[in-house]
Amino acid sequence: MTDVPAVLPEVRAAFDNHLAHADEAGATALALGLLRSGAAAEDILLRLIAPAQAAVGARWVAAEWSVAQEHAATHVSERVVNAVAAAAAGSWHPGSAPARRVVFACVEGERHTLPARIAAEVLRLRGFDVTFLGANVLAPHLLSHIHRQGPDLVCLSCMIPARLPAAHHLVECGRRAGAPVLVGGSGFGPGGVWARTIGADLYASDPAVAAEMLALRWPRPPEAAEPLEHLADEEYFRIVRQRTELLGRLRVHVLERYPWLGDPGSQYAEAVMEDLGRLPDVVAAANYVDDPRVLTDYLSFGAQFLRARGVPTAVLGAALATLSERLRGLPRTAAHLDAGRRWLTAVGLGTCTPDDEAGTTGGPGERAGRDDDRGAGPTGESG
Ligand code: B12
Repeated sequence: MTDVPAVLPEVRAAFDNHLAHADEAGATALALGLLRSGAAAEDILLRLIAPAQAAVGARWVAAEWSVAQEHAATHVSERVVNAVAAAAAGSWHPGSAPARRVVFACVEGERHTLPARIAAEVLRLRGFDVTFLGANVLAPHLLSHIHRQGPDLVCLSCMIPARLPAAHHLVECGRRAGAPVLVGGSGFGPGGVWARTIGADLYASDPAVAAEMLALRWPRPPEAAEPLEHLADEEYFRIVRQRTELLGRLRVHVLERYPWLGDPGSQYAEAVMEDLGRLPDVVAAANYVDDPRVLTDYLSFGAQFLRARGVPTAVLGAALATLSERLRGLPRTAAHLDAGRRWLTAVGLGTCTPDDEAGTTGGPGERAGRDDDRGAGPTGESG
């Protein structure tokens, strides 16, 4: 990759400004201008669009931008990726060897397509013959593609650890069909720790690094998978079977404690319930890879998300208490939930303040200005 000129701060500021105004024409012209002036397409993807898009998302998490603003900016980023990829197509000059065939998929339930798309385009620029299957790819569909097209490599993208069980199914598909599996995305945890747990053949956080690893050594055809022995206790399956009941309980308990969240005139309810409604899947995923960090990672997101929308973060502790009560008798899960509560305490969100208790009857208007309840004027929106 080159250092010019995609990473210059003024170029980045101009690109951010185009995203902020959903100015597709301006953003595209800027990126194509960089390409014409000699910047590498890979730099534009990885050093301009990717960090700009991460900043877009961060503004949404912080409730500085509405969902609509985030969607519009993300759409522009996607269009710019298309334009750069199309303009740079064919810039790689193959030798005599045919290009390796790669299929790219976002795991089931995964809607973060842009990181996968950028990674796929980087591999394409590096000379791979890439098929991109997009968001939310289910195991039977990946398997059917593998059987019909016989790719040399399966690439999986996962940005949310709650989808790790789904990622494991897709890794197994590749393995069964004899195709090695490369995975990437923040859903695989720090340093890709959960990629190893679920038996992926390779992990890379950066697609350029992935291409270099593949050039150095092509992964061997996969061997038989190590079983996830901890799943023998069937806790994971019990959580999954109880999912609907857990969701119902969470809802009832949260509304008992914070009745104003059920106010149909309030936009709080949808955002909070959607966020909390992911907790059973997150707890199940933590159990699946046997690592409480899946839960603490999500609590960290949830705390930012709720706080930015003026919703008391103590609701997270209340939700964990409900899950602990309903999932009694599952020792590994209890340990993960305890770790979650300890994490909340460690970051100062563990116990309810008297004000939170007052929130049982209070409404959002009475709540602004507390540490746990900053920002009057929540949007209630979620992605
Ligand atoms: C934009 C965004 C969204 C958009 C996605 C739009 C789209 N079309 O992609 C929308 C609004 C849909 C969204 C929804 C949600 N999101 Co979101 N989102 C983000 C955000 C802010 C940016 C993602 C992004 O585009 N980053 C830019 C990319 C280019 O950066 P990157 O990750 O470095 O990309 C590289 C690597 O990932 C790698 N890579 C990726 N895949 C692969 C594959 C291979 C094989 C290889 C080699 C490499 C590789 O290569 C990429 C290019 O270099 C992230 C935070 C973040 N900073 O990433 C949260 C984030 C991923 N989201 C998060 C969450 C929780 C959600 C929601 C659950 C929130 C909600 N309440 O609705 C939903 C879930 C939707 C779903 N089911 O998937 C959390 C996940 C945390 C967690 N532990 O679960 C994050 C981390 C935010 C946070 N602060 O905590 N989100």
